[in-house]
Amino acid sequence: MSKIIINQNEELTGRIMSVQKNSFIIGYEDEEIPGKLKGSFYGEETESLPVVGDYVVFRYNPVGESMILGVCERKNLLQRPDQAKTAVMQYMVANVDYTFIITSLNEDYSYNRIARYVSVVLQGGSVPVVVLTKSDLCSNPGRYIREVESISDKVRVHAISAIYGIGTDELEEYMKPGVTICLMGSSGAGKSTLINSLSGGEVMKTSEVRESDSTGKHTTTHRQLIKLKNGVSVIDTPGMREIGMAETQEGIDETFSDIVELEHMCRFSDCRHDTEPGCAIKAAIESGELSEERYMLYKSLGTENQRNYAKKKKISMWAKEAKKFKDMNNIY
Ligand SMILES: Nc1nc2c(ncn2[C@@H]2O[C@H](COP(=O)(O)OP(=O)(O)OP(=O)(O)O)[C@@H](O)[C@H]2O)c(=O)[nH]1
Ligand SMILES: [Mg+2]
Repeated sequence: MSKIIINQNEELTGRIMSVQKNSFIIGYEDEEIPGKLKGSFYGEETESLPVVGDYVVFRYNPVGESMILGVCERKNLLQRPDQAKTAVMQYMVANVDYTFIITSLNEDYSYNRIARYVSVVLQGGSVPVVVLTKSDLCSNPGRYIREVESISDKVRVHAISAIYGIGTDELEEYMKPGVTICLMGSSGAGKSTLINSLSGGEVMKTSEVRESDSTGKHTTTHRQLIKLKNGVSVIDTPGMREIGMAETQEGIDETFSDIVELEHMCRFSDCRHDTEPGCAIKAAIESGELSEERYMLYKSLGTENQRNYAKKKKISMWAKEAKKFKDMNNIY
């Protein structure tokens, strides 16, 4: 393979392929260039630090780490609360066209968790595509496809078996040159196996799930962008133990936009959808237009979100008071 010629100190635009602590790998043409941040990044909001998928301007250094000078404007940014406990936002990936929400058709399957992912993805401005994996282990994938489709009309669903090559051709419609796809889901769901199948080779390590409860072993440990031969970029991510909901109200409303619309049709603007007359929600449930299960899901995600927001406010209040106390008593 012929190496491209880059001059020292030349300013170039590349794409972040992986981030580990303060070390970055920048993809430029077919090269993988180690990079570090320019000093002025420190002390900035975490939102402005480069994440996987970001386009960055860097100064090329052929003998050491190249200096990242700035992050180009993002098309979108997916984020999630770091820990349900602190509700601090963690920025995950940027410039993603489709997010594959990977769930295997075994004990890992959870209607509620898929709805959370869909809301987080819509909030981030990417298109959610639910990929139900390991269809070879399931006798009735159709049932699950219909259930996921019922979550929202914003979501697309495919059932596949990466190992037996079943249904993977359905994913071809997303495989256009220049497109970026991020894969998310629990450990052991089959994210890396699917990437290997899409790339036609072994680009990612995979490992077996624990037989007792079908959970994975956290084989993928950090986010990683892989450029496939067909010009598609895929981002593999480590399995998440949980997916919280803080600050995703817009995503929840978008996922359940039909319910939000119905709420606006109630006779009273402050209708609690309980005993009030002229309630559009109750009427839709009674007529079968809206399933009660889906309405309960919408309500539970919204309530949880408000609770997280309240918790976050409380934490920042404590932090402010602690700082005031320290300042007053000259404690450093
Ligand atoms: N039967 C079956 N097994 C599969 C399929 N896809 C993946 N697996 C198996 O599931 C296990 C876990 O797959 P991985 O691809 O490592 O899962 P992952 O989502 O990348 O997991 P983490 O990296 O830990 O987040 C492996 O043993 C795979 O062989 C499938 O379509 N059918
Ligand atoms: Mg993996």
